[in-house]
Amino acid sequence: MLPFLRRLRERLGPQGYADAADELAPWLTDWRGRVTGKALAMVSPASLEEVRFVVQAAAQEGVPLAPQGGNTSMVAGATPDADGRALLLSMRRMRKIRSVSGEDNALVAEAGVILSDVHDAAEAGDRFFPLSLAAKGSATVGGLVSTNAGGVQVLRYGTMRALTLGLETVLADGTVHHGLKPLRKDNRGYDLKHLLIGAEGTLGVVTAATLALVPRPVERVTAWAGLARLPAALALLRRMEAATGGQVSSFELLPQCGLDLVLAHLPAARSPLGGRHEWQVLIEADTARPGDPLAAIVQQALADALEAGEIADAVIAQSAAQAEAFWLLRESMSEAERREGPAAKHDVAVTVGDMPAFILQTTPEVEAAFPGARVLAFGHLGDGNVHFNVRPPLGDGGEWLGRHIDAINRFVHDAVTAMGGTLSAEHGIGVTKRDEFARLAAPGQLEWMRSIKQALDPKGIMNPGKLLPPCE
Ligand code: 2HG
Ligand code: ZN
Repeated sequence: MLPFLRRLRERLGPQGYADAADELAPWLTDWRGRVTGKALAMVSPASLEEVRFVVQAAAQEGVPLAPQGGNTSMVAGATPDADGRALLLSMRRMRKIRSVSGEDNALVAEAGVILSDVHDAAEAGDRFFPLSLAAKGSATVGGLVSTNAGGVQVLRYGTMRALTLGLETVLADGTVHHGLKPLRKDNRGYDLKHLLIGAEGTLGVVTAATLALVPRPVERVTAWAGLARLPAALALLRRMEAATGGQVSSFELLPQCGLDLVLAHLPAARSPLGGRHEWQVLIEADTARPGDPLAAIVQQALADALEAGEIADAVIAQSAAQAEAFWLLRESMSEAERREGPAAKHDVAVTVGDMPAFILQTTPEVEAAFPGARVLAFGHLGDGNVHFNVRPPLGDGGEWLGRHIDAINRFVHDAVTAMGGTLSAEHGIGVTKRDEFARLAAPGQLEWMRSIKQALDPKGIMNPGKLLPPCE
């Protein structure tokens, strides 16, 4: 054993150090099973001091670090490189909720705290943490911050960037940046916090975050509608917002083919609407005001939308259990697609107003350019962000996709770029989007990102290979 690794094992103890192949294996492959890496060992520090020790030791030895939380990255951003030089830095033992303050509307959670535990802690303090996504049972605070995660309530409450009030971070040389104070305003020039949000672990290790809380909703109204035509979704969204005074928190798109896929994998589930509709939306509005007649308002707005020919049918969940059943359908989309096999995954955004046209134009173009391709576009229509995934022809054992995936990725990313959009709306860049990001980066973008990287991580030990392509 290398003396460096021995030193880490002595300091972190048996719970904080592992190098047996079977212990490491679950953490060396990304969630979608596309990328498998290798690591010298896995270290799991349980405190800020231990993280600092690991980073300092790695910096001294020039050993790269691959930070990881719940290993739910959609772009393999938390999987160490295949060269096996890196130390896998698991943050999962940093799992304390340090404080919940009703006065400050803020919660301090360590990097390894699971998102659903943040939800529970906020609720126990009579508050609400308004970021949610399908992986809430395993995604951790450090990863959510480091990828500037989005999810299903961005429409009303924003991404992690909007919800992160402060960070505690160990920088690449082992110094600690203590920035957890929940200041609502702080205008002292460059903001290290905002550099670290979305940096994918390439500038430092987030050890804890102060998250913004909001008043706890007393009522949620969850509806499911079949759209008359996809472009009508925009009028429907703005109608619902106007009627509720801006209380729409989710506006999620599901195509009928996606719903069919989910239903095939959830035998007990049922489609919320009787008929089939090519495009459907899950809409949720919430209110923190007791006595708010939100349900009646949503019902009237849907009736008006039906009258105006925007929707063909709609139903409002009549109980919390029914609302949960609606959400289960939406949140099972990605998992159902995964079980069907590999796909070319895209996480694109254009303006909200352009998204229906993007889907309607690009789908037939992709299908014509790659005969047999099956487009599955779903997601956060209210944010102008859909997962424009392209599945191979039925029965493909991976060969067809293997041959075409690079060309499909370029095709979709070129289309979104031509509309002035982005190839990564909420998943980040990681490894799987890295080369496409570099290909389509704005002039000068990679250079200024590299100067920041050079300033904060001159030895290049923080999550190498992710986000930025290695310099030639
Ligand atoms: C979602 O919105 C996730 O369900 C996953 O961002 C998207 O699997 C995907 O493409
Ligand atoms: Zn998503």
